[in-house]
Amino acid sequence: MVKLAKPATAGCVGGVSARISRRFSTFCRPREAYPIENFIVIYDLSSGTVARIEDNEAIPVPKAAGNYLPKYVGPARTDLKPISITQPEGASFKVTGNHVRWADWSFRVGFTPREGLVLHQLRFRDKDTERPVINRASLAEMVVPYGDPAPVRAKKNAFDSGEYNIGNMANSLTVGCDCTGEIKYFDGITTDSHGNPLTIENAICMHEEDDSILWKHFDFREGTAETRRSRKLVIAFIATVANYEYAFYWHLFLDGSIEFLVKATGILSTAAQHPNEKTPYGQALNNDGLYGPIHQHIFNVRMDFEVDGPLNAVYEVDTEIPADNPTYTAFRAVDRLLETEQAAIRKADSSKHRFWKIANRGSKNLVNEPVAYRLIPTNAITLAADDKAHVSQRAQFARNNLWVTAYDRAERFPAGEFPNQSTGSDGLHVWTQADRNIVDQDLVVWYTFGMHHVVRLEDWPVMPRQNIGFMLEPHGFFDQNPTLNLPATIEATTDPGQCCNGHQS
Ligand SMILES: [Cu+2]
Repeated sequence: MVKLAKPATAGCVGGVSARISRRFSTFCRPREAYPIENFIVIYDLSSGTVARIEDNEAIPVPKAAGNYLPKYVGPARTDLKPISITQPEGASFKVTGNHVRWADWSFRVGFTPREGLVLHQLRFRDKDTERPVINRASLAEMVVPYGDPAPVRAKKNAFDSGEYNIGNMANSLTVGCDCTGEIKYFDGITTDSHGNPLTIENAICMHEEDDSILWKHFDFREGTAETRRSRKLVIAFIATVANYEYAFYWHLFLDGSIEFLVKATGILSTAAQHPNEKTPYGQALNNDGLYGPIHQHIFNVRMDFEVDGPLNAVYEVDTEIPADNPTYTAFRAVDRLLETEQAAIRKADSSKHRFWKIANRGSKNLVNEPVAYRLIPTNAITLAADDKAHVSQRAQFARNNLWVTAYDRAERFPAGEFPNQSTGSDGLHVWTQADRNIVDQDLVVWYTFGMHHVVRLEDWPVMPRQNIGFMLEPHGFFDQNPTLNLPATIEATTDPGQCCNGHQS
């Protein structure tokens, strides 16, 4: 047995990378440009000893450095002029403890070790009524399976939330780069792996952003032009999970829309092949043998909806061509009520222009229809691996895009309470076997989405941000556009504002 006193800080060949796991792939310091292919360390976390070393076919460590730090890449360009974001009268939100009020929105900010940022009691003020939309919303799980069957990757499928506690990997954010404008920070109050209190200072940032036009019309008959600008409230945290950065954003808009957006960046988890060889399971990144294996980043967001109250129902809305179609031009949106948990295990279908509607059938709008929010299933990927794969059993939530469950406070994480070393015996696929009624019930909506990462050369040596997310939009929740009361210009009393938010030249 080999004793590793400090596995996270060991050096080159024979050492262990910084990833805390039972099964370690190995890299030479300082970075992912130097994978030691086929050298695997099985580490016993209980005894703190190396249980076994798998030393397969030797492949030379690639030599090219893959540097991205300024001292290596040469002088920065100088042709870009500054963009300054100023809010001379401060931000428009009001914060009381963890409670936030901004425009018509109000909510509470929470933080947990496993989920990171949590939004609670999200409500929209409609005239004089505080209307609930979502009781609790968070990233509930994520998994990153690799499609390369080489020994190092065949078992590589990190559950970055459930196994690694992505909340505890949140960065302390700083002004200027991570967030801009007038910023309110919240600390992440959490616990470490031993249960001790842990405060991550400035883990969450909140600020407003200009968001282009919200609505516009030039009436050529009247000769009038009206434009209103959109803005959004951004509530975000950024986690570094070993090689990758995940920046998680909730965006709230003036018209009642909500966006959840993940911005993925950081460094690829790399592999090595013989120089000038090409594997079908990844993209060669140089001619030294370095490649980026194909993989997926699959997220699941848990949303305890309460659209106008706790009793909600979910409809699937497909666009169909009717049988009676003499002009061949007809198509129409058709609602189908999802009555039980089994019926609500669904995949996105762009050929049917599918979306889902979370409705309150006891609360009717202007035209006597249930008020609702709709979930637009963008980035709707599912597991690419075979159903028989180990990861497919453990991450069954990722085999479908939509799940709806009757609320149970014990059902918090879609891959189960304890995904470490799980065999797939807990989670959404088990709970939904009960096939509970979900019509006019207190229900939870779970949406699976992600990034199917076919690696490209441009992802190296550091990956340009990729946006992955989805929208929730009011769908007959209001009786008309709720933003008619927006002023045409928002004048600063200390610094006269400019029409269209800018100077013309
Ligand atoms: Cu990736």
